[in-house]
Amino acid sequence: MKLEARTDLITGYMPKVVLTIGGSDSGGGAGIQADIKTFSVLGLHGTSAITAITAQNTMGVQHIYPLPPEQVRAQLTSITEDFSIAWAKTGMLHSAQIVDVVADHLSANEIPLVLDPVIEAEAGGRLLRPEAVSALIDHLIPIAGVVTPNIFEAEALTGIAVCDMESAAHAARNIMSLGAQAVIIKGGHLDCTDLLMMKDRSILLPSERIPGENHGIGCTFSAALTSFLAGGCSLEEAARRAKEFAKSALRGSLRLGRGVGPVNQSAAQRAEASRYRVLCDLERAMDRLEENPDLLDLMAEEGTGPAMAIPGASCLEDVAELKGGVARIGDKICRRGGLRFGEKSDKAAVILAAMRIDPQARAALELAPSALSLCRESGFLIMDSTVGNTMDGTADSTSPDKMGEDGRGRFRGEEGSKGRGLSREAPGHLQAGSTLLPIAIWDEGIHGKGPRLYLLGSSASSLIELAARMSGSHDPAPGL
Ligand code: PXL
Repeated sequence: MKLEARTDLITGYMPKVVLTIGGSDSGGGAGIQADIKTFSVLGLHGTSAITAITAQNTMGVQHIYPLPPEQVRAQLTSITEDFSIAWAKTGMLHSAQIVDVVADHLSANEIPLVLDPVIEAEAGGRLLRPEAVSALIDHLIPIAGVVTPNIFEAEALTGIAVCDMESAAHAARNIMSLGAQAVIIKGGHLDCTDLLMMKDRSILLPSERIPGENHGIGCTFSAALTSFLAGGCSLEEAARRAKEFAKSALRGSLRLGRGVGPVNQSAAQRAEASRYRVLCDLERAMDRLEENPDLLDLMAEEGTGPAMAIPGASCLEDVAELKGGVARIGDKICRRGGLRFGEKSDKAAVILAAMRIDPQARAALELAPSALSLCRESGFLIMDSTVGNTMDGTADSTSPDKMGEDGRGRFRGEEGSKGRGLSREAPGHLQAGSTLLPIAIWDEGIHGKGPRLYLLGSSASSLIELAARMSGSHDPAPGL
């Protein structure tokens, strides 16, 4: 065997193996597909035994093709003959025969189980036959480590209508009495508080509501719970972490398809990875600035440096810059501090405001106000932040008091951005998906601060390149 083929020998990475038993969602939002994505993002190796193939999209379930129970058994046998399964989860089981095959196999192999008692798809469509509910109660609940119903599933299992925490506790006690080790009644259809009931105590897990419809949140929660349990967490810890994970997938939901879009399991991981890429780009930009100290002449004042946000940034924590900026010492540029996310700076606020108009406007550099004419010579679009106007560079609008209609403007004073706001509306000629970058933002200044000039671009390093070209020659810089 070639050594490099076994990455685990080099990196020490040896994931736990988990198993999902459920239906395929052809639209990729729920079911097996949601489970495997969740396992993968959380660092586990996911295996699957498919019980039924649904023809489904974001608008609903159009058709269900159940697999023969012996085919489900064959998949389970293949998997457990080869792998050691740390935890399994069940979702859509379709029929009483499949429930029985699954219960036999899991108990014979002593595999701990997260039972997500899927009965109906949110968009409508029966995923468990009515007569199979009693098979679930009689054969699967007694071997479950934890059962995760929503309020409708809890009612279908117990006959208790769940409408508040008291009735949720009543239903949970009832499910425990059927033999489950623990129950989580999910409160997404109430006030988003989950109830975790264990043998010795119960815990409430409250949460804020994340607005919007979604597809796949239940599967994602139970798959995350399975993953954290497989990773060795206590049930309480696993439940808390699974809830946080499901919330991040919900926040990152994708507007795909014509119906209810899928949740996005990799949203948080992608955001985390882009933090690294932003820091690398800022590092490149700072290196370039240090090689070229004359660029400081173009920039606002000593103490500034570029700032850059991750894609989809929504708060200051998503924007990085050099803490304390830069200083010129002799003929050298020195960094005053390290690169940090979450600095409270005007540059970060300008980026967040600009990204609402053009999501690609992720980087800003503050220039000296006197560089406005150079921006104009370079042919950049120039926007007045107080009124959201664009200035085409040919009009006589060089002086701040000639910019905008009334100098006060419709767009000033957005909460949270220290009075610095850009228009939420894109200028008329900015089409969805197109970009105006690079663009200069003129801010006439508030609270006695003088005027400010920001150059916005898609990355910090491209802005430094642009500034280098602007200061190197007064020829129009080609657009980046
Ligand atoms: O979310 C429950 C669920 C589970 N499995 C499959 C599904 C759904 C919901 O649509 O389609 C296959």
